[in-house]
Amino acid sequence: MKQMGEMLLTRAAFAEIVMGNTALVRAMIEAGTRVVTSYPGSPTPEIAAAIQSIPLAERPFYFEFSTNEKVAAEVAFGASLNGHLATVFFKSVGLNVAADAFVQFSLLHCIGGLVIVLGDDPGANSSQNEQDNRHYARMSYTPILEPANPAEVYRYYKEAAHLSQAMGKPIILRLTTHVCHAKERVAFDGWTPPLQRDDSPRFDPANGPYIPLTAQVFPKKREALEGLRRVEHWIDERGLHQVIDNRSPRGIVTSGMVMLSVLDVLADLPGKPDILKLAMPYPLPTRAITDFLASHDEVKILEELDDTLELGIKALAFDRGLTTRIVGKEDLEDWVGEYTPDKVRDILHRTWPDTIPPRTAVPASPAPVPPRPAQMCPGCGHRSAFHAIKQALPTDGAITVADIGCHTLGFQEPYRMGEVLLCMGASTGIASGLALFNDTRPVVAFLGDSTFFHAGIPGIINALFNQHNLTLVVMENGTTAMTGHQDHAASGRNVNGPVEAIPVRRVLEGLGVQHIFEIDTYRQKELTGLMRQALELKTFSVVIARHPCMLLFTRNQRKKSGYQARHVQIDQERCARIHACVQEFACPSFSRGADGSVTVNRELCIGDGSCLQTCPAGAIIRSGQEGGTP
Ligand SMILES: Cc1ncc(C[n+]2csc(CCOP(=O)(O)OP(=O)(O)O)c2C)c(N)n1
Repeated sequence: MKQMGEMLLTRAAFAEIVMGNTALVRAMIEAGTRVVTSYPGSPTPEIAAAIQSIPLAERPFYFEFSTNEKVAAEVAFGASLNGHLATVFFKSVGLNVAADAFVQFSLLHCIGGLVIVLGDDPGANSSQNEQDNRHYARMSYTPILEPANPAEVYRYYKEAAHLSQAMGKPIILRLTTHVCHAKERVAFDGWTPPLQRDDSPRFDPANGPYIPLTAQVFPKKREALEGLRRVEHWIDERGLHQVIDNRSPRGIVTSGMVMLSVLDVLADLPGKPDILKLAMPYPLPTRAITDFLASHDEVKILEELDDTLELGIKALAFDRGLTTRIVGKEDLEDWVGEYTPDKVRDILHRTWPDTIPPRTAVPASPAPVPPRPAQMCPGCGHRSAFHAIKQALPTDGAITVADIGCHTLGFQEPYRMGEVLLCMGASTGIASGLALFNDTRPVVAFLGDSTFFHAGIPGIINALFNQHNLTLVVMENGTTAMTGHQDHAASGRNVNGPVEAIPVRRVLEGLGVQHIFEIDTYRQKELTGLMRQALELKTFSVVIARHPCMLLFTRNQRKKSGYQARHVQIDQERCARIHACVQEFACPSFSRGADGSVTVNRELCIGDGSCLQTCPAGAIIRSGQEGGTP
């Protein structure tokens, strides 16, 4: 099998088993996309990985990770104003960050075309909520295409690009977690790289106006609304909707991935209802829906998350005087979680018990897998930081605020660091609020370094400007660890190669932060001391708690020739069964036996030695050579 990068640039038509995220990149190439931007977030990072598998010199488009989703969206928009087909991709909640820019796009003429790829996350597999971004489509008058599988991701992106270029309007391609990650065999068209490219900047204010101020707001809004009508006709012509006719008086309307669950549930049933699968949930394709409603007695709407199709379809039926019985969400649970085949079966059984049988009871698994909470990796500098910082805080009374990133996991036992969490960059602001009228309980906020650049800086400026009394701990590990180690502004690299780093400390100094402490988190005693000093100041202070991400570091070490695995071990004679390593430091490499003895799991331990200082009896020792610490 070809390497991914080579496969993506194949000129002849071919078929291959690929993820939805990979199929998307081939579609970008075939469509002639010139600029792609992103900020990392599940379920989309594999899109970037597929792009990065193409050597920079051969990449048919420019790609960057921007500092956050809003900037990424703005860069893509700017490129489209110059005539380049542009695409921005990010995760569900990324649209909240991008929203201030995004909601204006449909009012303006994006001459090159602009596709916004969203990775929505029903089931909140890797997000703090399961927000349904179809609401944003409606709010911003932006058409939305919703593929169900990798083959449709490929096809719909090309359709979206084409439509966006033809109309000069943005189009959303809404993926969901399992559409991004599903794999199937996709038949790709051929691709011929253009012999010559005209990349000359085509920005012309005459294509605007591009200043949507008062006098322009109404005409621009009318234009966006008229555009939606044109899209409705376009979608009917393109034949993207799918109707499965089982000659039933009952029908199901659905879209996206839910279609696969519906097919699964109905597979072996007699008397299947008909199905209308919508490619475009907004604007609603009125002709297709009206025809479907008119030809059925009863229609069930099956949509994951919110009831956007249901409301639109019921309103349409009312306006057209249709008497079809329309059944939408009937139970609170219908709003929650992914529409797996089991869930769809439950819902359909409730609606049509006469034809859809209930789930057959699955015999309980003899040995259910115990739940495994996510935890910080062995050697993680964040663990050392939490362990050390905890010693500096009053046992009860301190208020600690988390942010988004690997360090979020510090809220768990035994650290219990970061007891409030909202969204990226929010920790300093929340901590500022918690510091008001509060002379008794020290407030500590945590912030990752990628998040510092993403949305952290305004909260810091606010804390300075409004003189809030809190200590911010910047957990600097040099990378965007949680989403798969993407570089950020302080990494000294961007996705395309080495660049001058923008150190966190320099930014803080530039902002005028007076009290900055900085230390490697493995120096735990000193970190505890610095933290005490910072808290005693009773004003805004920052502790930069630095240590490279050890997962990344160890992975790179393992690639080197002559690499030797390193571990720590327990000197059983010295071990006083205090169990600080298990109970307080809690590295997952340690486990306690029934007899109270501690052992080290050599599969997990990376020999970094950050645990050595946590054993009061000095019973943790390195085995062999010096540990693998950077
Ligand atoms: C608005 C938004 N965009 C993207 C994400 C996905 N995401 C989760 S954690 C994280 C970054 C964490 O990086 P950093 O702040 O450096 O902390 P680390 O994981 O390295 O400790 C991102 C981008 C998100 N949750 N919200």
